[in-house]
Amino acid sequence: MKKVLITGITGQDGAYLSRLLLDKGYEVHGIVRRVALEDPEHRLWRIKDILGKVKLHSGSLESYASLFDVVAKVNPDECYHLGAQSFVSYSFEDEFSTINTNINGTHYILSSIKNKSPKCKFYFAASSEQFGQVKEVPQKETTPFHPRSPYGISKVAGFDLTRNYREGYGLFACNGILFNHESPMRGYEFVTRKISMGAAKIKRGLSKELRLGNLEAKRDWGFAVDYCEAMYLMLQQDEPDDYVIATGETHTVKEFAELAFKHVGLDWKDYVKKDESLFRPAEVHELKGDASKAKKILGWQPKVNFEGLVRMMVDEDLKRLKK
Ligand code: NAP
Ligand code: G4F
Repeated sequence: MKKVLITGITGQDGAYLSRLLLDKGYEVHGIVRRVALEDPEHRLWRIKDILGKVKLHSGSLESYASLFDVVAKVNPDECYHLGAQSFVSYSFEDEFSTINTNINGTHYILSSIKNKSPKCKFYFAASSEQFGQVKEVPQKETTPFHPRSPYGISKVAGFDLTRNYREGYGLFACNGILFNHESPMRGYEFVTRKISMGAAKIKRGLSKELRLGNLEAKRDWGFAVDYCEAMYLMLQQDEPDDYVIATGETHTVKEFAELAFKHVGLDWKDYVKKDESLFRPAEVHELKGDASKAKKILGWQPKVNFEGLVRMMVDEDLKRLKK
């Protein structure tokens, strides 16, 4: 039985990836913060129904010793490093903790694997945020990076660390440059979930308005389950490499809101209020990915389109509120 170690198992992607790998017969190990084990009801909600099937180890991305110990104990065949401070807005408020956690965490786990499990295949959760002030549209593997946030900078460093452990130490290490991917398990602070829950609450009479920042920003939004499949495929290849994963379609935040409200029979203009305080000090204006390489080499294709994604998220939030 193959063993996999997942950092960030309590997050959106960690929860879906665990299910995918359990279904494929893997022994799934996850690293969680110690406080999560003390308060599983709140902190482990995304993996509640698979808690009996996965093995959790306490550890922090801030502690080399804790990561080293888990890697040494598990000796995984594959490691998906998804753990990170992943909220871009927050990275402007606390750039030091974002940069420390994200860069050091990636370095610590790579070094632990090099020393204790050098045959382990490694996946790094790189990001389209690395393209920042984009140099071309659409963005592909060869597009230069110009990050526009402390988070983006931390992901460029993680990308370079991963590539360097591949080139310098011969690790099977891949970067998945994933564009935004969403789902009913997305965190509430991200704009898609804020909109889907906001529209559902207004529909149910639980809220009167929804305050949003930059409505003109464009994102290439896909479905998280499709993107976890791509992560898995990257580690099944004969050679390690870096891949862009995206739908190739881009939409504004305004279009997302328009469709979400329309789906519940409302006009977004009656409820969405623009709030200047939610604008970022530096914005990434337009993301649109070209996943031709992944399509050709991994045989990967997204299955859920923009309209399907918006409807799915709003429907799930309506159901959740009913309960
Ligand atoms: P998420 O829901 O925010 O999950 C982040 C995970 O990292 C959580 O499990 C969190 O644990 C863990 N974590 C954060 N700080 C930690 C620390 N100091 N020690 C241990 N664990 C820590 O993120 P996601 O959407 O699943 O994304 C997964 C990864 O892909 C992230 O690295 C993100 O930056 C990257 N990414 C995401 C997207 C996207 O659109 N979703 C696109 C490109 C790249 P707690 O539950 O304890 O906080
Ligand atoms: O949903 P967001 O916070 O996602 P963002 O910043 O694109 O980052 C996400 O995707 C990255 C991949 O490119 C990941 F690496 C990262 O971890 C994360 O998952 O914001 C999307 C857009 C931004 O342009 C933002 O300015 O929506 C705009 N926006 C407008 N009003 C808002 C809001 N964003 C948030 N979070 N909240 C608002 O009220």
